[in-house]
Amino acid sequence: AKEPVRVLVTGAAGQIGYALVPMIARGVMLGPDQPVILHMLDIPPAAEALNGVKMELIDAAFPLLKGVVATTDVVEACTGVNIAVMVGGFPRKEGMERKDVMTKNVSIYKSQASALEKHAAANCKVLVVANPANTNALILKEFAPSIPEKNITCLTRLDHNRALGQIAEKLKVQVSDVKNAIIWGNHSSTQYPDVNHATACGKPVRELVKNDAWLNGEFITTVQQRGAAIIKARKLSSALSAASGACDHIRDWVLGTPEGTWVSMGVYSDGSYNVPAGLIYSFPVTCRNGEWTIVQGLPIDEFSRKKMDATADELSEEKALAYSCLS
Ligand code: NAX
Repeated sequence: AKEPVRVLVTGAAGQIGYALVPMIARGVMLGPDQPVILHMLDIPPAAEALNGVKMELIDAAFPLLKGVVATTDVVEACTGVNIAVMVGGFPRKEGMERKDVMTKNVSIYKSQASALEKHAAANCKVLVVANPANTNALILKEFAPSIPEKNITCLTRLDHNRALGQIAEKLKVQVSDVKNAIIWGNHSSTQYPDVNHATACGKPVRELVKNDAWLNGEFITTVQQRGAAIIKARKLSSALSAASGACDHIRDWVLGTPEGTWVSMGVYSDGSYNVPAGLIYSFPVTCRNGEWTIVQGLPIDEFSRKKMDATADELSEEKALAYSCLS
């Protein structure tokens, strides 16, 4: 039998946490033969709710679940973890300035970076979900210098999956027949969902859709604004789709992407595609042996270039704001 993998979920008493922990305990993230021990962290005001989630995990009698740590102590939460999914953060409340939200999150991600650096298992893989996801991941990287930068990523897989879903709906094909969309840049409304290299049933999506106006217009804005549309409909933000995207992200990272398929991940830029080095930016990647590699050599047209640069500019600005919040 395999040794259990320890998976940390921060913000585990929240909405995404509630959708995510049962998926992990059922083997959706790491496979149906991989036992797991869940580490759940939240803050003291949510301690009782967190304990309720632990009770439900026990009641669900998941065969793969070999233990549950539910705590408000960041050191206890981070100790020995192999995978860390960072969902906890400070949400923007009405009337709050961007700088105030950034200050709160910079301080959370700075201290959780140190705890992970000191107490996580060697080679721990980190996925940041909490917004601003790319910049929180960058702060985590800066304050955990002994964790290899390749191990620190942020979630844009939900956006990627949303793009696949929109194409499948438009073409009336199965979503599993659509692949190789790309989300470039920030997990925000400046992200660029790019279908120039995407295929459906093996054929180029542009040739099948035969409607460049839709692909360059409504398709892009629908994917960019999908989070807001879910809030409007549900009165709550995306949770099950975010949790599912987080499982897809870690599963493909650990177990590999299928031959001929790439996915989108927010990763530390090395300057590929002339994206400034030193940002956490979403790129197309393939994964093998537990490591991601940016897909190289895709031709980029002028329309794409402008959109890729605009989202990079926003990330540079967020990075500057985050640094100005460090005290
Ligand atoms: P909730 O407010 O339901 O849950 C957040 C939880 O984090 C709460 O239980 C809170 O007590 C906890 N928390 C706050 N500070 C903490 C800290 N310092 N340590 C540990 N836990 C802490 O939000 P939810 O809807 O679950 O969303 C969580 C985050 O995901 C938000 O930042 C949200 O903006 C972000 N999202 C990111 C997405 C992505 O694709 N990257 C999509 C979905 C989501 O909007």
